[in-house]
Amino acid sequence: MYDVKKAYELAKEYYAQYGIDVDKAIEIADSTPISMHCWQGDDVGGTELNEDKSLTGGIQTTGNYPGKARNGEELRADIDVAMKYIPGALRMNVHANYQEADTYVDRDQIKPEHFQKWVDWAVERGIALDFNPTYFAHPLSTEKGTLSCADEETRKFWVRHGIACRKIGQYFAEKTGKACVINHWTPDGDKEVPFDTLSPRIRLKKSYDEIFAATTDCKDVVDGIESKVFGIGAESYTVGSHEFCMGYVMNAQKDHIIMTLDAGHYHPTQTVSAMLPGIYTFCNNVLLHVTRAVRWDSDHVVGFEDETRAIFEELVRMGKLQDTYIATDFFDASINRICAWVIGLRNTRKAILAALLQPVATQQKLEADGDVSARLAWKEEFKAAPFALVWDYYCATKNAGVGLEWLDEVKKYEQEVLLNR
Ligand code: RNT
Ligand code: ZN
Repeated sequence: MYDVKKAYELAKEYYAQYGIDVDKAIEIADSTPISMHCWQGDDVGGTELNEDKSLTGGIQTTGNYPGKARNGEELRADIDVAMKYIPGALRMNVHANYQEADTYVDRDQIKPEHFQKWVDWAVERGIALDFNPTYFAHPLSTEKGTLSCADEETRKFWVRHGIACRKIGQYFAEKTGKACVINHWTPDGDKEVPFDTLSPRIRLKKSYDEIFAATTDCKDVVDGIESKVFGIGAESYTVGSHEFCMGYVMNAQKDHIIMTLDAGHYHPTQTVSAMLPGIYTFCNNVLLHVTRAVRWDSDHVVGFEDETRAIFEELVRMGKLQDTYIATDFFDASINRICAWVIGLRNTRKAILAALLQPVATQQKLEADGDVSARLAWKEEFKAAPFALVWDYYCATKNAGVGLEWLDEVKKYEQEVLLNR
């Protein structure tokens, strides 16, 4: 191992030339919470005691890498391993299909007690919990839709599910002492453009209205409304489109109802980084689903790449990093699932730290002075800044493994535990 501390001191000097305080950047990056999604550990399968574990709703986990967690205990054990190598503040993001009841409890009947194991686990570790209704992978989630379904019984079933989830979210907040962020995503859509594209949207609005009206007394719960451009099998029409969800949030005018922006949910040339300032003109908070789309909403492991970096650069420049709820959302079954978590979450943290090392004050001044040539020169110069040396030092101070040190440890766990499942 090279002299991490010495290298860091040099990097610090490099950044100081441009007026950047590296230690302050590390402190902010470290304390910015990332909500780690539980569903990477078992391919979104969930822990419900039902027969059919197939994933529906137009999302897919591809690959068959051995060692998938088979129950809540294994999943949490894997999460504990992954968390060792992810520096900085973390929250845990649980989906409603990760209930742990003695028998199968249907989605509209779930209660806080069915998630007690997650609560105990989180409280023991001082970690906050987030939650997600699961409007997919269920016999009543079909091409006819869920919250937008024309069949009133089906629609009501899913409204009850949404209500149950908000109550569980409140329980999580009570027990952990930190507000719970809930994300509502429905897969409703159509393979072809339907003749009537409006009525399902009016029904979806009605359903969200009913969920919120029935739970006005729920405290410390934030609700993200997630849009999407298309899903597998619903290529031509999505009820919860961007316009619909944005309209819903803006029209609701409730602090707890916010937009969720998933980096994989737009046309390939539309980017979340470019959307954020427009949205922050009107909204106080945003929920991010950090993911990587390869050609489609493929939910690849988050990379330390241009768009991920641009999202956090934009948030830092706007002064909105602290107002943004950051959650990861990817599922890769083609590699060791713990590696997927560690790589994706480390990259998310990296992108946050790198964004905090921008010469914000200088760029703002150059722009105000109209010196657009210097603005470009500075931007380009910084792309080669010695970021890795700062990152390594930060990981060393957090005992999260410098460079690829974590990889051997996860491989050891694969040999000793995962391959014996
Ligand atoms: C699907 C959405 C949604 C899901 C999770 C599992 O396209 O991104 O957020 O990935 O609910
Ligand atoms: Zn998402």
